[in-house]
Amino acid sequence: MLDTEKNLLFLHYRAYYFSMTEPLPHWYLLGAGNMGTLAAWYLTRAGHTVSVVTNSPRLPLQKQLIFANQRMSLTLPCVSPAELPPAIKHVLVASKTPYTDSALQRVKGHLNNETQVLRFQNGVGALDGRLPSGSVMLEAITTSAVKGQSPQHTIVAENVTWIGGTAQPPEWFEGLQIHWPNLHWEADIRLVQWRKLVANAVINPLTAFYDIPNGALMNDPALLDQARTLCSEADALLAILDSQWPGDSFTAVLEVIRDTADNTSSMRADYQRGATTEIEAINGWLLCQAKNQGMDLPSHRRLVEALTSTP
Ligand code: KPL
Repeated sequence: MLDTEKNLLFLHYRAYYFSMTEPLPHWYLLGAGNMGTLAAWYLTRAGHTVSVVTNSPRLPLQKQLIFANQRMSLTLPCVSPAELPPAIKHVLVASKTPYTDSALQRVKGHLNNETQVLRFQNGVGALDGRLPSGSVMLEAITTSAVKGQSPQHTIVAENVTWIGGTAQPPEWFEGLQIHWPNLHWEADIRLVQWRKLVANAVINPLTAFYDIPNGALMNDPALLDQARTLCSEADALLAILDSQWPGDSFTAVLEVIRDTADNTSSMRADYQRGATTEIEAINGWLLCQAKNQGMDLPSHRRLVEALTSTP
């Protein structure tokens, strides 16, 4: 038997043992868009249960997930805030960042210091100061790409996903790893989060502003130059915030562009349909940190101005 097969068997055994001793989590999902639905898919494959918290109770959501070679169905029950139990143990926040506050309103009063909150959003800091003290905050960062409009979600690329934020993974993590491709635990999630943040701060606003798929950034030297400048401004700031920051974001961003070449970035999709974009939680976060350091990031500032000014 190969080592990888042995490892998988061991993980299956551990997951089975754990499910016999501890019930698997029931997740209350805020935001059943592309990423929320993909996460719900993997969680339910691993035996967890998921329900969507909606303001108006309705029939279960019937989702379609289109993977490279198969189409899968997923039924997600809905609950209204009034139907929630007094204390919720597991919340998955996958709403778009501009709607985080209204999403949290739905579970207000049901979170406590035993709640595990898994944040699966672009950008940084959308939950800062918004959770009860003591609640456990886990971050999920992915470079997977999903497109479409609910209830149909096309999985464009299943890349790496990291979850982290506490020294040790929760008990359910190993079992989830069997069903979530390329899922890794990262105790110190911040550097991974910043890597993704820079990719989003470069790819998303440029593709939204120029209305192009991610891969088109590679074909135009002027756009590549803009991407390079955005990366070096971000690197200069992040190196001040953390001396461990490895820099060289441009190389990492080029890799994400290649991995998601055919994708429409989430910001381009939002911008095209006139929805509020996540730019405040992405480039806005960088600008805010820069301001605290007495720095300016002119290329990021100009993009934020261009994408937030009313035409
Ligand atoms: O995260 C993304 C997004 O579109 O929000 C990338 C990785 C850029 C893929 O499009």
